[in-house]
Amino acid sequence: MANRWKNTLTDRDVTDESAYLNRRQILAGTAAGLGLAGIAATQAHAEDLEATAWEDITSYCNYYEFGTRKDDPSKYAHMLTTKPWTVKIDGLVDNSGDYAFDDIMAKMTVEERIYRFRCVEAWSMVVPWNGFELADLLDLAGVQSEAKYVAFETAYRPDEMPGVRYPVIDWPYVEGLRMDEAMHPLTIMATGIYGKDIPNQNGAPLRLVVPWKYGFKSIKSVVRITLTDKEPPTAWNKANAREYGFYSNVNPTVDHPRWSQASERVLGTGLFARRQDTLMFNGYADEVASLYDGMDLTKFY
Ligand SMILES: Nc1nc2c(c(=O)[nH]1)N[C@H]1C(S)=C(S)[C@@H](COP(=O)(O)O)O[C@H]1N2
Ligand SMILES: [Mo]
Repeated sequence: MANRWKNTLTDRDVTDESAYLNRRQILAGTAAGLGLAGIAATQAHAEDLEATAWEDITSYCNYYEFGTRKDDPSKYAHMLTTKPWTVKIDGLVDNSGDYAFDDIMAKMTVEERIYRFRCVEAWSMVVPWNGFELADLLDLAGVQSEAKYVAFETAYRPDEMPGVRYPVIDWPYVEGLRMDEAMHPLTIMATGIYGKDIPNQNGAPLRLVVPWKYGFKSIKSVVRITLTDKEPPTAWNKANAREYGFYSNVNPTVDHPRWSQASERVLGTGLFARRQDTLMFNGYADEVASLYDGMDLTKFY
């Protein structure tokens, strides 16, 4: 999957927010100049998106392993040891085993993706992620043809995670994607924000980002990726199957049982926060709607 259309950068290329802003201008030029369709168009369009401030992205978080208040993760996630870090890749792959984070990074091409992010709780932000395509990591592992789903698991460390004392979730936090969703070029493993290493509260050292799905699909601090032929269990579906499905694609026409999903509060827009209409597939319908041809999207998936 490498080098089809990538605007490559490493964490070293972008060290602060001013460099990031310069890069954005470059990106806006090259994406159009290279005439790359699809994601490049998405990213050119992303230039119109106003990125949420670093302070807001990193202080208003959901990471229940560190507590359920929005500011708990920024207070306590520093307790998580992220170096060294290993990701076990197993199941229906040719090269199963423990992959050291540094070895993964040496092989992956890190690039910038400016994505909308929509939590099921009806708040949203725009995040300039740095990361690599999940497809590239799965290619490295060698996915076997019988694999139909990808299961993900977050670290479970009672000594470092004060929130896991409370049975809000059946720990460890787990998530899953269908194979075509996992291989989609919009699906990334994020390792940075604004060109800096991703902060612990946002899922260091690597977390999934699936921009057309509600935020809870984007599982943090991944320690295990398992290729399987069965739909894997997911943390929020296990906690409340009536409210949270496996697919959980952003859909403004299907309300949550307890609130409307038609609009969203935009993070970082102050006390009288701006609201905006929620977009089908969170604005990525052109890229992903075809994955769900034949599925009844008015049903709660
Ligand atoms: N392991 C784990 N991953 C998680 C969560 C969590 O509690 N634990 N919360 C999810 C939810 S509900 C959202 S909205 C996003 C929030 O990501 P952010 O805090 O980086 O904005 O992370 C998702 N990934
Ligand atoms: Mo969420």
